[in-house]
Amino acid sequence: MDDEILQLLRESPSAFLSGEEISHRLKVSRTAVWKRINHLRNLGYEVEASTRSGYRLIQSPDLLTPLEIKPILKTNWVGKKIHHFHSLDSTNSKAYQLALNGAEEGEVVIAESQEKGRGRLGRHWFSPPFLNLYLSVILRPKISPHQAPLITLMAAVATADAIQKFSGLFPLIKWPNDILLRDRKVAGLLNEIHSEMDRIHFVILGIGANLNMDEKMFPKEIRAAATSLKIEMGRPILRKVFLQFLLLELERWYTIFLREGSTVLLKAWRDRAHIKGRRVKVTSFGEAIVGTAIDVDSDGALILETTNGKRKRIVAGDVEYNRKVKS
Ligand code: BTX
Repeated sequence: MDDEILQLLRESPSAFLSGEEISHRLKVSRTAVWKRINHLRNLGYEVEASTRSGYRLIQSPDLLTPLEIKPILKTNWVGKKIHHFHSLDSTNSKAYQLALNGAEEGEVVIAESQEKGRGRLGRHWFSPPFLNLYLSVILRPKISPHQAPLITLMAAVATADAIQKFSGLFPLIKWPNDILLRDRKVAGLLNEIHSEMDRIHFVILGIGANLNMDEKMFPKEIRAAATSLKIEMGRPILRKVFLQFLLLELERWYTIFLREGSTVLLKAWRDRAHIKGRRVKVTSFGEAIVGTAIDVDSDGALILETTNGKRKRIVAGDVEYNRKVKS
């Protein structure tokens, strides 16, 4: 019923709507309407009430609830079902459980904060409440498991495009999963896959984007390497509007990838990664390899030329940039 009351109040943004009118249209008692209005207020909605005129919606909270997101969502299927939580250990863990229990492609898990937000390789993702975006999307791509890294590249391109369309800024991608503005991490991706040898059951696409964090809010140890859209744009960010851009770009790029394969996607990725010719140090499965980045291959793996001239194909790891030797 919250949905329906909000929709009625939003239909007449400046005028009052009487309790009688609402109870008539929703076929519930006036006491029930009053109780739901109080519930909405507890959720952060500012609703003006006048005994003579009824109710008027003054302001909605910047919450990432389905109530707030659904009316502005422009996707066809991503985010049609949103599971929203005030706090979770990790949206990826929750989405993984939901997917094991049969959740459908495109279902989204969002948390206002994470107690144990996860990065790659057991690392931590700083996830304080009500400031940023922590979400996971369930995908069930009919591709072979060896192509799964391409889903990470797809999500990186989609996130970078969403940031660009929202802010006008041009984010770069650092292989495989960092989105950077001014060389600082504004968003990170953690993709987890559940598969057999030759079939993917599902992929959990986890995205953390720093939106309203001020510099001093970051823990000291990551402050110099992290940023937020608020810092870069110089104004507070309406999180639900950014989410609208992000889900739309994810749907768009995932569709392009499934329909056209990796060619268009890899071109977009290369335009943002500027990796060709860079001197890099890659740490992969405990081994540090120094070399020159040649490209990413059609499965999304990084191709490196080591100092002795040998080519190495790297499917997972962390990249540090050294001196750029050619562009
Ligand atoms: P990563 O392993 O590439 O990056 C983690 C590293 O980034 C940390 O070790 C720390 O140095 C730094 N870091 C931690 N928090 C932040 C932050 N908020 N901003 C910038 N730098 C930070 C990146 O892993 C993948 C992150 C995915 C997070 C999403 S949130 C929704 C979903 N659920 C979940 O548990 N994880 C994903």
